[in-house]
Amino acid sequence: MKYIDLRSDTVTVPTDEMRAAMAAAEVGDDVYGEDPTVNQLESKAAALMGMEQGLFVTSGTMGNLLAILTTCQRGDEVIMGQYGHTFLHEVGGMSALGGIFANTLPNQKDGTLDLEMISQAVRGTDIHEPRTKMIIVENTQNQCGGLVISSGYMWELSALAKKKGLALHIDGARIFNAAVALGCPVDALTAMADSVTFCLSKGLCAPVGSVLCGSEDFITKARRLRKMLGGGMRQAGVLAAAGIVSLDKMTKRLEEDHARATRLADAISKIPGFSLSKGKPQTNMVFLEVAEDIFPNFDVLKERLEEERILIGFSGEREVRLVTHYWIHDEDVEHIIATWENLVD
Ligand code: TLP
Repeated sequence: MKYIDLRSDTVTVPTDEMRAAMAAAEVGDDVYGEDPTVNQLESKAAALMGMEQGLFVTSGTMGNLLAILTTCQRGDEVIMGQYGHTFLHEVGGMSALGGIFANTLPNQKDGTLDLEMISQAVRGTDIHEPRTKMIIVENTQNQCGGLVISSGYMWELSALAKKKGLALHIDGARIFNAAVALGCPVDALTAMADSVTFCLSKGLCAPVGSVLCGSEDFITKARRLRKMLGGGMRQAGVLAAAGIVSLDKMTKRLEEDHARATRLADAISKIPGFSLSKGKPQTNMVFLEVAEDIFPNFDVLKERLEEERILIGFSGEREVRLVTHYWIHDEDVEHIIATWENLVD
């Protein structure tokens, strides 16, 4: 039975074109730097991000962890949003594996961090304090609603980072969604930073992988740490081949996912008991608050939808997250809306 899976865009499976490219991929040993398909993916990614080099990594989590471990020493501190994925959902890897400390600041309603607050949070030379080394910003900002962070803000943030002597890393898991929503080339959102991780395996449909990009020196160090973490993959060209299709083709169609998220948001928020908890969608995510008087038992909502082959995600005590992606079509969207309208009778 085919499910309409709105839990995340991580559930996307590769397209037929990707499977064909994977089967035909020319491969070699990537730990020796000899996989031509991985090399091609890495240079393509770096050029798109406006950076010198790329590094194919297993996941977004590994890309972010490597960026932190490459930049910081034990006892150093990284400033990030309290709703940042690196803080919330990366298993505390930076502390567990790097002995690195997170200083979280509140994300504002628009997903950004207040520049004045960052400025004040940066430590001085007091012997009692850890050294602040890095700022991480997420674009799109997942937990704030899949919100886009503008190029203007990014330039201001990078100027602040430079002034304070800090590295700036972007968790750009869905940076192409941000670029499409803002109608700008992706490097308008990334070129000012020191590093960026973006994911191939979310809305871009590849089965596995992310790319970490940065300067030549940064990537040389990160490559060594990737090996240390067991992420030195051998004939990884079979995976990178799908990633190349992601960059060439899948980045060009994300607007469709955004339009479907807007259609879902408009229709479902008109149904009594459901309101848009994070505002109108800017990209491919819809967050809905579920009123307690309509659905006192939250699990019933999930079960009723599942009976109609619809899977939804949960992001808070009474909050639902719906994520659109390549495998959610217009007829699925209409089926979801009709089912949802029948839930409340
Ligand atoms: N996010 C997943 C879950 O982990 C929550 C999702 O379903 O949204 N950065 C951001 C902004 C992310 O949203 C994610 C995944 C990651 C990093 C981690 O990527 P992976 O899963 O490849 O390690």
